[in-house]
Amino acid sequence: MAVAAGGERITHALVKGIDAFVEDDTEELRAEISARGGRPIEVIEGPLMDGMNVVGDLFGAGKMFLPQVVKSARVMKKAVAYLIPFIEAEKQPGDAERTNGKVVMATAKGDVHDIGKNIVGVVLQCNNYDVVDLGVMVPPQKILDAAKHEGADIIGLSGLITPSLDEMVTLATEMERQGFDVPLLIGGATTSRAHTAVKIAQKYHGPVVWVKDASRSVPVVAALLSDEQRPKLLAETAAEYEALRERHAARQDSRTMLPIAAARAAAPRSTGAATPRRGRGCCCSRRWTSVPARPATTSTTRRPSSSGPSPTTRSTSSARTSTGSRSSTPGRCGAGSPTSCTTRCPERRPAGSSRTRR
Ligand code: B12
Repeated sequence: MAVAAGGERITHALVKGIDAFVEDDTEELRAEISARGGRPIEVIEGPLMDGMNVVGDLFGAGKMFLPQVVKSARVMKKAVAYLIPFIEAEKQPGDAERTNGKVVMATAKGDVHDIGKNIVGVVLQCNNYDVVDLGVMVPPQKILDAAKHEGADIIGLSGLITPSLDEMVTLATEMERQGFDVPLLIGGATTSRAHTAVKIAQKYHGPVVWVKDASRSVPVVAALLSDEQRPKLLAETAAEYEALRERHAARQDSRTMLPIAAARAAAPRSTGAATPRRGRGCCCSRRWTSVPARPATTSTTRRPSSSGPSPTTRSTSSARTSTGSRSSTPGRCGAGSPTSCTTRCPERRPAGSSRTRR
């Protein structure tokens, strides 16, 4: 109960970007978790991550903006910095002399997110792994050169934005091409076990393991570097990935892709009874209400429904209907450009132009 209240305060601090009390709140949570036998990392993986996920959701929904998220990141870093001495204090006396292995870590090329990677680095260091942190936005070749130069036992790659997923595929492909054997760890909020199984692990014959969070990184790294534990981990991972690949393949097969002409013919059309109203964002200051907006979908192909329209090709959300018709959202033609407006607005679309966005 008390942790929940502390968690709410932390979330508030993260969302509002207020760092004045974050150390006190973090300490309160740490003490409570410690009192019930928990570890300091649990403060990060519980309330702090929950708070950052709220920030992420608000940001994703357009309810927070980048400067505010920058402030949230500062608050998060302050809380993590407060916890690091407690995490380090868990190290066993005498541990300092021996090393369990070397991990080269980086955030993928083009990606600036480093809070999670840094936490993983600290946690691994506290468990006597040498960590060589290459920082953020690291090109694949730089990671591979460093791994060779350092004699890395494992490479860890973090990624939080969608383009990083492709960077991870590139790194795995290069590891294969350049004859690497060391395990590749994949982590970061945008990564997933499924993407790792379907897209990354296929490119590299060596172990590729998706790791959900920092505390999980320690047992995974330990198992990968242990002759006794490695076979079991690899067998379990291989079975899991195979199942995910099969599921993915089955989903692909069940999708009906229509030829583009058929998809265009089946697309819902405006009745022509547009109701001009003053709106914001569209260069002709109208919005039109003739066709109900489609429900949001992230699938690449919409399945037929008994009452709804026939399947059409790729669409990612209701804000991107192929016809430009909207029920309640003002037309957003982009900075009042007449050119872009012609693609959306019935009044200004040149005769004969296609209604379907490509
Ligand atoms: C803070 C933040 C920022 C900060 C980053 C500050 C910093 N120094 O890291 C700032 C403000 C700079 C930022 C910028 C941007 N961001 Co941002 N950001 C976030 C936010 C809110 C939190 C990220 C975070 O720190 N979480 C807390 C940490 C602890 O979690 P974590 O990184 O996942 O790490 C844990 C595990 O994943 C794992 N782990 C992580 N890495 C690794 C690596 C290994 C090897 C292992 C084993 C494990 C592991 O362990 C960690 C601890 O348990 C997320 C939302 C979210 N829910 O994640 C959006 C989010 C990631 N950002 C997003 C976006 C879009 C951006 C921008 C593109 C915005 C813009 N328009 O410019 C830019 C990116 C620019 C770029 N080129 O990279 C999107 C990404 C969407 C997508 N799929 O592409 C998100 C998801 C928000 C959203 N919902 O839209 N962002």
